[in-house]
Order: sequence, then structure tokens, then C-alpha cells
Amino acid sequence: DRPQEPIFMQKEGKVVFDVPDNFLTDRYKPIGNDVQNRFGDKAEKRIPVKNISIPDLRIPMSLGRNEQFSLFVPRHRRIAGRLIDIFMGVRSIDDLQSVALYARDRVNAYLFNYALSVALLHRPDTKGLSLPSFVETFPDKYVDSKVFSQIREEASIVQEQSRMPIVIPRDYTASDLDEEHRLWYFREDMGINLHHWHWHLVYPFEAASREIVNKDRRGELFYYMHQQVIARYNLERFSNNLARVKRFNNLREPIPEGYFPKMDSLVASRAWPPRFANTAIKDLDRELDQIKLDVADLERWRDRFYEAVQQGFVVDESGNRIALDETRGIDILGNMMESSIISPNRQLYGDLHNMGHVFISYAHDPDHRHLESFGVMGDSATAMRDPVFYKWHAYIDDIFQEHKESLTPYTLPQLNYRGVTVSGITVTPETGRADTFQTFWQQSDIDLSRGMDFVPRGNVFARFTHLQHSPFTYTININNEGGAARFGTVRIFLGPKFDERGTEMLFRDQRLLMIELDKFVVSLRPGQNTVRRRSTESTVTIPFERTFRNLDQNRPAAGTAEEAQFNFCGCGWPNHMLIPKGRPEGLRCQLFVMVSNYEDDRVDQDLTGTCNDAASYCGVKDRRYPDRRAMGYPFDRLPRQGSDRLSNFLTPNMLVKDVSIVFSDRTTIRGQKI
Ligand code: CUO
Repeated sequence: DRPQEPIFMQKEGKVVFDVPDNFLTDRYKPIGNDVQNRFGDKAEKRIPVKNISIPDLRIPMSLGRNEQFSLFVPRHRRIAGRLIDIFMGVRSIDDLQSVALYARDRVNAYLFNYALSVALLHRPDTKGLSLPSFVETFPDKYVDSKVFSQIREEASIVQEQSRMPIVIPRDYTASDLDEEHRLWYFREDMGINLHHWHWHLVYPFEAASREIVNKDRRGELFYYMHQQVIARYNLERFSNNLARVKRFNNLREPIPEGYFPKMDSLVASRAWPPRFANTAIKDLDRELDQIKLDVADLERWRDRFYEAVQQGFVVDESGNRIALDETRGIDILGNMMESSIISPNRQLYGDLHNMGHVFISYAHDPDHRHLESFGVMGDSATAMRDPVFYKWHAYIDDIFQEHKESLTPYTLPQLNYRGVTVSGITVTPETGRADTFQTFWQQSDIDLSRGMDFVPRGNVFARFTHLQHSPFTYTININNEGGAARFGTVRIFLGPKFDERGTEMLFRDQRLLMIELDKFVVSLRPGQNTVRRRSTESTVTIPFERTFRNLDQNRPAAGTAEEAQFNFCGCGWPNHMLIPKGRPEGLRCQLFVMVSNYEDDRVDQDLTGTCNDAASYCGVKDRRYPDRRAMGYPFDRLPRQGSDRLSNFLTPNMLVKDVSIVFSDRTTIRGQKI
């Protein structure tokens, strides 16, 4: 049985809830009947709402309704944790609906949406529900603010059938004078930012109940997903003739990159503050946010990380040593770094990653004298727009890599799969030469009307431009020399062949730039096997439709297997960004394929009914991470002696092929509106 959909799932204002009188805020009490009648006339459905004992919302309401909300700000985290607990704590869906309705008019809209989304993803009785796309709920976090006045105009003047899509310009945040602007299509991509928001929604780091936070290998996944983002960003930089991103490792140095978001917050009715070029972070003293912290605090935490990594252990709250070994080390570090409530010692190792976001996002107003809120780095829905995001995360990643470098390199038996040989791999794009990836621009239309409070209602589409690639197929030849059928895990990665100077890459650097394209299990008959796999099947990505999913259209029939797939969270790298942009003359890359022994990879668990098609960066909801190996295997450690190049790292179960990513500067239009 599909659970009943609560109010915020309803797209149009055609449903009216009959709330008990005591639900109305003081402002609406005297006019309650008028309000009900006004909307009630147009209602197609009236839903009675159960009366409940009024929840204590004092803490959630301490965040103003017009304030910005950031998960990185500790005070906001505590407030959100409280509201999540309230939503998690009620007994039934009816009660949840009542509490949500009661809270909706009282608490900050961002906070409300976040806490309720976390609760819906984690309550056993709502797990099957899909959430409305965040870009529809809060379009202001994803697009140029200019678009909204145009949308309002279109909506109030033009009948729904004749409305034209509003075109979001390609180059609205900067000009080519700023070379970082070449990366706009990555940093400002809606799909990438939605993925990031969803990832942090699925893996919250603060909540009163530990189970919500304490998910299988979540600290390691924090490391791996963000490591892959940096690797992908660097491939995009190579595509645009830029050098690898520089770490933000000297916290006292001004940040050369500026960023002017050109977005307005519809909730806070304020523009997102910019950061000017060459702004340095400063000691924070912001009473409103209850933050008083010095840059020196960050430096102290950082030093403790390096000390722990060098010593090979961390010290927990009772003074016990926990070894940073090859199985648990990276997971512990990830939980300390982000940091989450399952950090072994928040007192000692602090809150380095989160507070880095906070320091950077308040660089323009560290003591709140201008009464400004945080910049885009303060919100996981917007942080990836800013060039400094990648510098900060490159720095965070460097600390993780310091630990990874301390581990013993993989030995030949740990890499090889005896009796299994990969003898060929070919990439066939739908258009273009074999062994090339073909990229171009595409324009797509998405409906932004849900998040906009205008009359008359109806769809209004925004047309935006994003990178796209021609769908392709891998053909892999695998020889199983054994006499029986066996299982193998196919791991496919892509990395640059040359560095920013045009020199062939050393393996120890190249391994950090290998981006995962796919990973899947195959059954191997004795003898020759030919495996074909389509790019759309990638376990790194989710389809375009899911990134921008719409509840009302294209929704599979209730109770079907397709619906179960469709319903899972929108976490997953957007498929349209699977392949980096490349260059018109071709960006020369290396495609790596490996077949590892499934007996060493397998995790025994039942995956039926779960969405597990984008597990690489997102895991599987309510299940263990479906691959026992270290995330990033076999590239997560330094290579053994003698493998200075990828070619001499290979064992017979691996193969490398030179490929090229060819970009053509043309724009296609996606036929289907989302
Ligand atoms: Cu995803 Cu810094 O963690 O933003």
C-alpha cells in the first residue's frame, strides 16, 4: 500500500485541509473561516485534519521565518535536529500530517522543508514516498533571480496553454574576463547542485537519534563522494585549459576567486551576498548565530588531524586510542572531518569541514556589522556554485589522502583475479567515432511553478542549458580461464592522460583524477565472454528525469516495481554530467576497466525494493554499502613499487585504452518537458 501523500506533496492549491481552530496562528484566528472559505470554494478535495496535542515548537521557532537557514551553522543544526525529532517522534502518518500542518505556518520554510524531508526519508511508514524536487520547491536556490519576474509576468498575463519557456541565460554570473567562469556549466549545473543537496539530506550529520546519522560507512562515503567531485572538477578544468584546483591550505591568505551569485532568496527576501576577489576569512563573532570562533581554532583542529593521521590513531572522548587502520580508518576520519555526531571526539577534533564552510560564507561580514547573512558556501544546495568550494574540498581531501598514503599499497594478489583476463574494451557512442565520447550543449525545460506563489496557477517552464553527451555502449571482452562459471565486478574509470602542462601523467597523481563511470556485477561463463553495457545504466548516475523528477507527470502506476524505483531519493550524480566536457580537438584520456573477484566484493543483503541504481556515490537507502572494497579501489592507495605509470600498474584482469572526449559547440533541444 502506498502511503497517503501529505499536504506539501500536492502540486496545485486544490486541496484544502480542515484544520482544528487551535492550529491557526494568532494572525489568522480571527479570519480563519474566511481563509478556509476562500480556498475551500476552489477545492476539489477537503481533508479533515486530526487534532493533536500541540507540539512544543519553541526551539524550531527560534529561527525567524525570514532568516536564511544553514546546516553548517551549529545553532541551526541544533534547531533542525529538534524539529526532525518532533517529526520522527509522532506515532502515525495522520499525526505527522497534523504536526506538519501545525508547524508549516510557524517555522522557517527552509528549516521546515529540510526537517520534514529527513523525517520522510527515515520514518518506516513514509519510506516509500517520493519528495518533490527541491528545485521546484525552492527554485531561488538554483537560478538567476531575474527569471522570477519574467515567470510572474508570463503566468499572470498568458494563458497556460500559450506560455513560452523563460530562457535562463548561459552566462549570467560572470564574463570571460574571469577565467574561472569557464566552469560555469559545472558549478552552476542544477543537477549537480541537486545531487549535493540530496546527498547531505540522505546523510545528515546532526539529529538527536543516532540511527539517522550512523549509517554504514557514511564517513568514508563523505570522503569518497567529495573526492570524486574534485577529480571530476579537475577533468573539467583540463577540458578548459586550466590547471588543477589549488588547495585552500593557507587559511590566512586572501581567496583570489570572487563569486557573485545573482540569486535572491525568496524566503529571506534578500540577495545572496557575494564574495569579492581577494577576501580573507576572519575571526567570527556573530551573536545572532551564536558563533564566536577564531581562524586559529580551525588551524588547531587541522593540526590535530595531521597529528592523528601521522600517529595512526585518534583519541576518543574517554582517552582511548582508536587505530586508523585500513578497514575503519577512513570512515572514522570522515565522521570526524564533516564532523557528525558520531565523531569519536568532537571536543578534540572540532568541526573542521563544516566550520570551514561557515568561515568562508561569512568572509564578507564576519562580525555581522552589516547584518548580512551567509554566502552560497553556507548552504549545501548552493555551495558547489562557488569556485572556493573546490579549493576547500581539495584541502579536506588532502588530509584524507595523507591517511590513505600511510596504508600499505595493494599487493598483486589484492589486485589480480586469477584466471580472469580482460582482453578488450571498446566505447561506441550513438554518434561519432569509436573510442570517443561526444559532448555538446542541450537545452531542457523544467517546471518552476511549484515554488512560486503567484496566481493564476499552472505550469511555467524555465529553459536552461546544460552539458550533455551522446549515449554510448561499452563492449568488454573477458576470458574466464577456469572450468566453472564465476562472478566478477566490473569497475570502469576514466582519467586524463596528460597533466596541465601536457606531460604524460605519473600514476601516483593520475590515480587521484580517476573518475568512476560505472560498476556492476557480471557472470562469466568458462571461455570468452562479451559484456555490453550502456552508459544509461551507470551505477554512478541517475537519469535526467529523476534529477528533476516531477510527481505528477510520468509517474509510474502505484504499486508497480517501476514506481518503487522512481520513488527513491534524488541522490545520484546527474547522468548528463557523466562525461566531462572535453575539448573541440579532443581531450585525450585513459579508460580503465577492471574485473575483480566478486567473492571478495560481495555484501550479502537483500536489495529488492530499494533504489540501488546510483549506489557508488550515494550508497543504498537503509542498506549496507553494496561493495566490500575500500571506496575508490583500486586507486585509493599509493601504487606498489614499480608502477610509476598506469600501464605498469595493470594485472591481467585490468585493461587500459586511450580514448578522447570531443566537444562540439552546438546546442540540441530536449523534446520532453520535465
Ligand atoms: Cu558536501 Cu562541504 O560537504 O559540502
